[in-house]
Amino acid sequence: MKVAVVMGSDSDFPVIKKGLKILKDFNIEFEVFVISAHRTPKRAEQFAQSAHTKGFGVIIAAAGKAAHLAGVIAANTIIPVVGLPIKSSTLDGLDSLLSVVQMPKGIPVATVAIDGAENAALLAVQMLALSDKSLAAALYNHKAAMESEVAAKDKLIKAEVEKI
Ligand code: RP5
Repeated sequence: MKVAVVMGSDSDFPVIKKGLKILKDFNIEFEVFVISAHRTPKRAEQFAQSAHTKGFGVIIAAAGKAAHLAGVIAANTIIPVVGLPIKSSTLDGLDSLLSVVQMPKGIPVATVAIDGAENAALLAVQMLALSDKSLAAALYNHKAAMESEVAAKDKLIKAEVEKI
């Protein structure tokens, strides 16, 4: 199954890119779209309504300010939507975070941190891994690699502390 990565504006792309790298690392097929809930409302609705039949298993929806892209998409599909709030405003992304995470009941959006593109991608991979054993194995490897990385940092810091 593919992942759809939707962003409200091309100005969101520098953040989105970090998540795309993760999807690539896990060999996940993905498609990227610029769709705005307020500038292209009909396109947003049509995209979300057709996403299921187009083979998408998860949608990552990223937008800044109070654009509500993730909520609009989630309202029009049964595919799980991961909302990615973008820090693009004078409110440092808090406006976006609240508009994504505070969805009223009935239309869930799984929300990650402000600019948390890597976690949005990992969450999407985890969802797909529920029905894909090789992807699940790749996630276990990813966790093990992180563990080794932290262990190496622990060692390095201990060596630094010795020098004080
Ligand atoms: C949101 O408004 C977009 O997701 C973007 O984060 C923000 C600003 O968009 P631009 O004015 O840069 O196109 O809809």
